[in-house]
Amino acid sequence: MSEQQKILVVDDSASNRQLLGELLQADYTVLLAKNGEQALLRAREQLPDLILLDVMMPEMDGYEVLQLLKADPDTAPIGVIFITGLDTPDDEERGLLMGASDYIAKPFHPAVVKARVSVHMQVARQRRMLETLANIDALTELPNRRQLDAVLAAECSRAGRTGNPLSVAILDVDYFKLYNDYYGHAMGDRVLQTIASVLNGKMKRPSDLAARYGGEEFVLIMPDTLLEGALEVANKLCSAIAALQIPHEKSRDYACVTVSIGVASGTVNVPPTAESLLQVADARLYRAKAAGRNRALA
Ligand code: GH3
Ligand code: MG
Ligand code: MG
Ligand code: MG
Repeated sequence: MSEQQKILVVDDSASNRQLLGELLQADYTVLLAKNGEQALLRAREQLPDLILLDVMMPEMDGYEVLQLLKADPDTAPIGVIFITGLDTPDDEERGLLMGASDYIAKPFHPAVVKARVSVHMQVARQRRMLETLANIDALTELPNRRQLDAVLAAECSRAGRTGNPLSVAILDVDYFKLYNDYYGHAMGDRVLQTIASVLNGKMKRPSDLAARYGGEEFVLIMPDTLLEGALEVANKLCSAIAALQIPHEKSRDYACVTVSIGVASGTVNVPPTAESLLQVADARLYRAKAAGRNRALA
């Protein structure tokens, strides 16, 4: 059973909020806001799937709320349905041109509100699914290269702005071609899934991001982490994966699956870029391979 979808109802009239809330609460988690300011706050905190937005409200009207929602990348994709007593064609046109998904005139018919909300909730569900498909690697269920690139670019610019350290680790499975050749591709896939769950497990902080970089390579992004700390994490990952003792008869160095890791950091003096971090980490990964594999180097 998938999680219940969330709808934010924004109206300055308490009786309208109550009416709409009662109408929708059987099917959705209903959040309420009585003015524009509260609406923006709830929208940013809760990221609802859909917003029912009154137009005429004191202080900030619905048009302004919509504009601010669309200006924030986090809330911009959320569908907004205007529900309003302003019901001339001009009003409706203005609302839709500003980015509203739909327009319902007051007094509303409860059954029509329910039906329209249901249509837009379906769109919201499809949008979320597309977002997941676009950003998650199907085999390991880790963030994919696309999401990695976006997060790393954002973290680099944040580190550049704040001067905070930022580290990355690139992890590559040792002799994985030989593993596939001997055990078969399906077993190889399972090894990648196991490594992904170690990487995404208890060694990483909630603020870290573990992603599949490509093939049998993974990247760990560690914000606010100095090189020494990142190397320590990488060493623990190496040990944890070797400790699984996944048999690898064809490994040239060990009898089990191992990984090699290269670690790199940006410093206050040298603000990191995605390219430079990955390039340095990759060069160190190469050295870790040459030095005998099953190790992390910084
Ligand atoms: P090294 O220790 O130097 O890293 O050697 P290696 O064999 O791991 O390196 P190489 O880059 O030659 O081989 C990588 C292998 O990873 C080859 C490819 O078939 C395998 N691989 C890449 N993606 C997948 C995948 O999704 N599933 C499986 N099973 N194998 C994959
Ligand atoms: Mg009103
Ligand atoms: Mg490789
Ligand atoms: Mg490899």
